[in-house]
Parts: sequence; structure tokens; C-alpha cells
Amino acid sequence: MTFELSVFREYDDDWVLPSADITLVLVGKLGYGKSATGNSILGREAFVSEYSHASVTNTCQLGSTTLKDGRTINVIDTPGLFDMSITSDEAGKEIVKCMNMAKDGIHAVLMVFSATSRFSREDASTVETIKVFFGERIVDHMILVFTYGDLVGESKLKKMLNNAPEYLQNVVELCQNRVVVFDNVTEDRRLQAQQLDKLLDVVDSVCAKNGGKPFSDQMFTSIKEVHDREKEVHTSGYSDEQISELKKEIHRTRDEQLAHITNMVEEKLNCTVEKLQQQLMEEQNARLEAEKVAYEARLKSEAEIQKLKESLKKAQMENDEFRRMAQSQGSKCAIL
Ligand SMILES: Nc1nc2c(ncn2[C@@H]2O[C@H](COP(=O)(O)OP(=O)(O)O)[C@@H](O)[C@H]2O)c(=O)[nH]1
Ligand SMILES: [Mg+2]
Repeated sequence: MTFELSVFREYDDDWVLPSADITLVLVGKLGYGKSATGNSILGREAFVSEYSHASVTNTCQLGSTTLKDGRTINVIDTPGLFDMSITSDEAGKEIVKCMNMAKDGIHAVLMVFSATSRFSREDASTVETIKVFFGERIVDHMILVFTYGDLVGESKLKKMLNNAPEYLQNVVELCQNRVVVFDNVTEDRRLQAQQLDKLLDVVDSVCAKNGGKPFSDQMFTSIKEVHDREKEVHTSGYSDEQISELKKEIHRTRDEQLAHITNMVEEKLNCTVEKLQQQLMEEQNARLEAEKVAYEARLKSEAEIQKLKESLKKAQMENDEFRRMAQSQGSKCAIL
């Protein structure tokens, strides 16, 4: 994939972003309620949430707030990263943008699904894609959020999950039963606070499980290095004139480095797609093989049933023959 340095001009506006105690990223398909969930967490309409393809923003956005316990939280809303559009040209840049917003790492990835939509194989593959892209460790930071809690309550969802297809049960198991239900349309303040507390409890348990450390990897580290270099200029006691000169230089290298990181991400995306295709092919082959075995077993049992029927028929015929013979013998005896 090619890139132009000019495309990184768009980073300029969002480059300086606030750090926070907790960073959450919302992932999931368009229309599942990511933006609405983000707004429920932040307690205000920070993101546009409506079911219209035209008006919904297609880029990552960050919203921050201070929780009632004093901790700061950053919520990153995404336009459906890691779904089937992962091969699009913009995907790599968007992922870098999202990682830049979460430069200190991600405490929890909220995988958003709608409780009213059928959980498809495609949904399960979003989880798989993230796992392949970031590596197995990301799973320890995943939380499943089911929206439309107003229509599907917690107990009904639990029942649904218990009777769910295997691929959904696998995802729930992978996330160690970290499932939260969210009603994003309720006006009931008590319910709003209650469901947020529940989510934050799960986020805290995820943090504790990971020793308080957010998820981070080589790609995050590279982005963080670019940030740290920039911060250095402001804290090293240079004169304003020197700072403005250095800033120019740093912006130039920053753009180059971001281009390099984007390349790295795109390469990783390509590898992810290849690996997933390979996995899919292996699964298909295994399924075909299993079907073949089942078919052969059926053929075999059909042949056996046929054989059994034939031998039964033969036995029946022998029996009839014997009876006929016995009867004819009997009639002879009667004459005698
Ligand atoms: N009834 C109900 N509607 C919801 C809920 N969450 C989201 N929605 C609606 O679903 C639609 C899509 O939501 P949005 O947040 O834009 O989804 P996104 O594309 O994943 O960001 C909007 O019309 C929301 O009002 C919910 O919990 N209950
Ligand atoms: Mg949205």
C-alpha cells in the first residue's frame, strides 16, 4: 500500500491529546451502538449516534470525562475497525490514528454487539481479527457489551448466550464471561449510573488481572516515542525561538515516523488477512473431511443394512420353504 506524507497533516489537529487513568476503545459493526455506548459512559452526547450511514462519522474520535471517584477516562469511538472492511486502504491509517489517541495503551477493548441482532460468524471473526492483529494478550482486555438492554434484559441475554451457536459461546469463553448489557436509551438516571458502575467494575477487574497495565505493543511504543520526543522540546528549557525551530524539525520527523508506523500497521494487517484466510481454509478443509467421513460411514451403514435385509429375506425364504415342505409332509402323513 502506498502513502503520502501529506495525509498525516490530519494528525496535526488531534496530535496533543489528554492522557487519562483509563482508556477504553469501542469496537464493533456500524449500527451496533458504539457511539451511543460511548455517550452513556461519558454521560453526554460526545459522539454522533444515529442509524444513518450518511451522517455517521467514519473516523476515530476521543471523548474524556472525570468519573465520580475522580479518575479520568478516555473513550475512543471507532468507525468499525477490524470488521470485514479491514482490507480497505484507509484501515491502516485509521488504526494508527486510534492507537495514537490511546498512546499510553488500552485498558479495555469494548466489543459492542446488538442484543437484538443475530450474532453472526462475521461478528466472531471481528474478535478473531483483533486477536491475530494484536496478539493473544489482547483477549485479556476484551469485554463484550450488548446494547439494546431496554429490549433484551440481562436474564434473557444470559438465556440466549446459553443456547447460542458454538462460535458465540467460544467468544464468551475467550473473554472469560465478561459480558455487560447496556441500555443506551433509558432516561432513568439510577439505571444509567447502575449500568455504568457495572461496566467500570468489569473494567477494574480487567485492569487488576493485567497488573494495572494497559495493553501496549511495539506499535504503541513507537507512537509513544514520537510523543515523548515532542514533549522533550517543551521541557528542556529552550528559548521560544529555538522551540519554534525545533518544532518544525520535529513535525517533519514525526510525519516520517508516522508514515513508517502506518506502513508497519498495513503490513501487519496484510499478514492478519492472510493468516485469517489460511485459518478459514483449514477450517473448511476440516469440515469437508468430517463430512466425507460421515458420508462414508452412512454409506457403510446403508450397505450393512442392505446386507442384513438380504440375509433376513433369505432366512424368510428358507423358513417359508421349510414350512411348505413340512406342510406337504404333513398332508402325506394324513393320507397314511
Ligand atoms: N433502543 C435502543 N437503541 C439503541 C441502543 N444503543 C444504540 N441504539 C440505537 O442504534 C442506532 C445506532 O447507534 P450508534 O451508536 O450510532 O451505532 P454505531 O454505528 O455502532 O456507533 C441509533 O439509532 C441508536 O439510537 C440501545 O441500547 N437501545
Ligand atoms: Mg458510531
